[in-house]
Amino acid sequence: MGLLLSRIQKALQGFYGIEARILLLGLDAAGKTTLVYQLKLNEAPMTIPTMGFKVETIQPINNVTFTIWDVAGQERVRPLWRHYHPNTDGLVFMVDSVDGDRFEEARYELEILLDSSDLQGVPLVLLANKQDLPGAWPPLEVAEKMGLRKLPGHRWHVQGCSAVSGEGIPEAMEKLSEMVKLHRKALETSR
Ligand SMILES: Nc1nc2c(ncn2[C@@H]2O[C@H](COP(=O)(O)OP(=O)(O)OP(=O)(O)O)[C@@H](O)[C@H]2O)c(=O)[nH]1
Ligand SMILES: [Mg+2]
Repeated sequence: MGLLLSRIQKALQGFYGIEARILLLGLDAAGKTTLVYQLKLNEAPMTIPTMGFKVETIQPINNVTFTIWDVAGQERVRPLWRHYHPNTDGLVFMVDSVDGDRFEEARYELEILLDSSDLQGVPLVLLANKQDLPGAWPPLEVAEKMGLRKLPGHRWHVQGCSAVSGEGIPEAMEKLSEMVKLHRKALETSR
């Protein structure tokens, strides 16, 4: 019976697609809310620092509907991030690629996330944002600064982007949908 149910579930997923809960985190002013606007509206209006969180569902990409949790990144509220960890299908961690002085701080926060038991095995897309600005560190170097060369237990991908112009965002979302599907499949086969 369990096998039959899981087959039906799979067939329905093929037809309707899957829904994925995405946790979007990063230091304050990394560009998270700007990204959500870019995904939702194809534009980047002025933002103010997020208080608490904001949830948006965006159009399906490759049969995956993303519900994105955009959580405030200010230092005093970062201890609250852990309340958003459970049931995450994909983690998007955004870094301001110009703000090299805060790479260390960003790496510290990312390491806490990757060590969280609730996020074990969850795929990660690292967004090296603000590539439109002069002085932006190249994406691979940002990944290295974040300590991502070796990352046992997580699929990861780094993408350079600009949340303001939208450059690099479709590629990041495609990769995310691919990794979320693989993660779901791995969870199903391990059951
Ligand atoms: N030039 C440039 N500016 C950006 C980019 N993304 C975001 N910004 C700017 O960076 C500032 C902060 O962006 P937000 O999207 O509010 O940052 P956030 O990560 O949501 O910040 P918190 O809500 O405080 O956690 C805003 O002035 C944005 O216009 C980008 O790709 N390029
Ligand atoms: Mg915000």
